[in-house]
Amino acid sequence: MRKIAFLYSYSPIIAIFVVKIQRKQTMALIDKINDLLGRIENFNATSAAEIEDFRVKILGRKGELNDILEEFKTVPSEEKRVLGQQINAIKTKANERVAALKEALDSAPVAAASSGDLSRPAMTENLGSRHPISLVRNEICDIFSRLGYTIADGPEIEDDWHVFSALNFAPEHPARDMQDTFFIEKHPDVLLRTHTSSIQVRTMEHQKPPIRVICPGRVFRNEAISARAHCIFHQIEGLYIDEKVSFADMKQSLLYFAKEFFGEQTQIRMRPSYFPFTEPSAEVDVSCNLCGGKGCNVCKGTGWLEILGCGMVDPNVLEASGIDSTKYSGFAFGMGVERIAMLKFGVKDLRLYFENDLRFLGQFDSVL
Ligand code: 2NL
Repeated sequence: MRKIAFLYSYSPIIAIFVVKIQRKQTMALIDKINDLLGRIENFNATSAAEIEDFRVKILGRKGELNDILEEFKTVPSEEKRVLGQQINAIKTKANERVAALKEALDSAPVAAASSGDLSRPAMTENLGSRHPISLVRNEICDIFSRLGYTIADGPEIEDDWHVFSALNFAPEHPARDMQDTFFIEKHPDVLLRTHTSSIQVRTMEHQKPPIRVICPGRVFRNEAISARAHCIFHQIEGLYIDEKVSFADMKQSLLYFAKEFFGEQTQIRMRPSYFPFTEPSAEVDVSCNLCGGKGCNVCKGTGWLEILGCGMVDPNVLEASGIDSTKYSGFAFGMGVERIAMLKFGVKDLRLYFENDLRFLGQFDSVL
C-alpha cells in the first residue's frame, strides 16, 4: 500500500486509478461489515459449545473481526472514522450476543439437556424428603432395637389362623365380619391383615423363646375414610416372651419408650382395657408435652394422650403357637403409627399422609 501511495504522489492518472481501487475495497469492507452484523444479530444457539464456536469464529485471534481490522488499515483516512465506529459497534454487538445466549442457556438447563449438551451446567436436584410415617416408624424401631428387639416382617395377605384364630378371637367375633375385614375374592381364608400381630404369631411358630420382636407394617380395615380413620394404615407391634416376664417388665419397657420418643420429662399412666389376645390388658397414655399436663385442646383438657394398647399375652395365644404357657410368659403391645405421628407433628387430618402433596411432605425430614 505504501508503494501505491508513493506512485500516486507522482502521477495523477495512477492516483485516480488508485482511488478507484480503494473505493472498491472500502465498499467490499462495508459489505463484509453489514454481512457480519446480520449474522451476529441472527445467530442462535442451543448449546454452550455452539456459542463458544461462534465466539472464536468472530472474536477470536484469527476470527472474522480481526480480518476486518486488518483490511480496515487500508481504508482512506477520511473514511476511517465512520468505519472504525461501525467495527467497534460490531465487536460490542458480538460480545453482547454471546453473553445473552449464555445467560439464556444457563437459565434453561432443561432445554440444554434435551439437546444432549454434556457441557451444560448441572440441573439443581430436588432431593425429596422422608415420609413422616417412615420417620416415626424408623424412630420407634430404633428405640426398641436398643432394648434388644429385632425387626420382623410378614405377608399383608394372610389367612384366618394368623390374624384371628391363633390370637384367641371367638368364632363369631365382629372383627371377622365382612363389614370390618377385607376378604380377597370373598374367600373366608384369604384376607388382608387387620393388625401386624399375625407377624408375631408366625415368629412364635418358628422361634423358641426368648423372643423379642418388633413388627412394623401396613394393615387394612374396611372403614370409611375420614380425618381420623383410613382403610390402610400403619401399625407397630412388639412381643417379648421369656421365663418370668412380668407386667412390671412391660411397664418399664413402655416407660423407656415413651421417654425416648416424647422426651425425658414424659410420664405414663395405664388404664385397664380388653383385647382378645392379652390378659390383663391396658391402654397407655403419655403426659401431654404441649401443656405439660395442665390440659389443652390437644389432650382435650385431660393432660394425657393415648398412645398404645398392651397386655400380658393370653396363655391360649402362647399355646396356639406351640409355646409352653406353664414355662413362659410374655407381654405384647401395639400402636398406630399415623396417630403417634399426628401427636409428634401436630397433624390434624390423617388423610394428609396419603395425598402425597409435596408441600406437606417437605416439612418433616429435619424434625427428627
Ligand atoms: C392397639 C393394641 C395390641 C397386641 C396388640 C399382641 C400380639 C400377640 C399376642 C398378644 Cl402375637 N398381643 N398384640 C397386644 C395388645 C395390644 O394393640 O391399640 N393397637 C393399635
